Amino acid sequence: MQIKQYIAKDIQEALSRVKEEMGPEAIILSTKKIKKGFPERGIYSTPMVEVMAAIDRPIQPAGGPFGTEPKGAWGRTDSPGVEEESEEERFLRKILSAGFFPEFVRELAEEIRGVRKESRSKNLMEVYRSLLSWRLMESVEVSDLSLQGPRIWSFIGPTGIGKTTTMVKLAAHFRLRVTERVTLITTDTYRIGAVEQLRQYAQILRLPLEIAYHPSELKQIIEKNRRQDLLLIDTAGRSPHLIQPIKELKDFITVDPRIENHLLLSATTKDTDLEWIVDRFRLIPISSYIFTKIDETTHYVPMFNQILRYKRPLSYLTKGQSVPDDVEPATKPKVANMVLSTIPWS
Ligand SMILES: Nc1nc2c(ncn2[C@@H]2O[C@H](COP(=O)(O)OP(=O)(O)OP(=O)(O)O)[C@@H](O)[C@H]2O)c(=O)[nH]1
Ligand SMILES: [Mg+2]
Repeated sequence: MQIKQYIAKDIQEALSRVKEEMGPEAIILSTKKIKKGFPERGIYSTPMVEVMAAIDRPIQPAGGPFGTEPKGAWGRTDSPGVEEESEEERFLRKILSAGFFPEFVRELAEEIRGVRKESRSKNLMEVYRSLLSWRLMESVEVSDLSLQGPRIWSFIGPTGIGKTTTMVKLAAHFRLRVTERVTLITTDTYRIGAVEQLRQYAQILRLPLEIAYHPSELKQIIEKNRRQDLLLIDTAGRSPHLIQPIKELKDFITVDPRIENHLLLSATTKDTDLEWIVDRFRLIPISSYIFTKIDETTHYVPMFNQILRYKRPLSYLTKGQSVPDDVEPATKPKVANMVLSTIPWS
């Protein structure tokens, strides 16, 4: 991956140079207005445009009309042929090819430039990795999961994502370790066998199960259970293709403003699909994300991108089918380490 800075009079000229040198498959990382001086020519503070572009193969050097490409981190044009990649370029190439948001990479690249100037460390790659880890932790918010005051949590999301299983895992955790005052509620009277599945879990855990067929019933159930510490509401899976069922779901879970909606997403879902799913489910107020099936992938950048794209705290991560073990609260270091493990460093 080659990243290069183009400085030109205007955006059209910058983009045509990107196209000329890198071809149509170039990725534009950022564009911004800058002021650039040429003291040797007696020109100071000329308004210019800077475009950062990247491509997944070596760039053929070409002299632009301004000849302004800097030497060093962002691509070199001073000598022809294949050039040795700097630590900085190697690092940025790795994180770009891992699929991070270009905007995140651009901000990181700016910080790295500052670090490179100041750091006396011989192992710059290690320094850059620490910086990335720091930025990852900073970017992720995690939910407060304490049971101070009654909490009402709903589990919403696409079909088969793990809503019921996650709810039961959490019910078991809280029932066994925190409080007996937990009530299970289901609004999933849509899928055959869904209520029966939950009834069996409720019996095993010795917890009450309530069934709400209509939003008004859900309201009454919440009122009836107001002395409980935790109410957990299972919902029917909804396809992001269909808006009407998502609206019906909204009718249920907006009956009480205290309901906190956990949107469940699978860690195995493609980046663009995550964006689309969240876009659909945003019709409902989302309190937090739960990422399920983290055991079924080793690539966590899409999950991180989604947390950046539509910022919501992360509450839990689920990592298998086993009830109650395979669920854990999300923490900043855990998420940062998962994302870092995605990148092939060597
Ligand atoms: N590998 C893995 N499987 C999981 C995880 N969570 C749930 N599953 C499995 O995913 C399947 C679907 O889980 P459910 O809990 O029924 O999913 P759901 O979202 O309630 O499904 P619907 O109610 O039909 O929309 C089951 O086979 C679960 O055992 C997980 O973290 N990892
Ligand atoms: Mg279910």
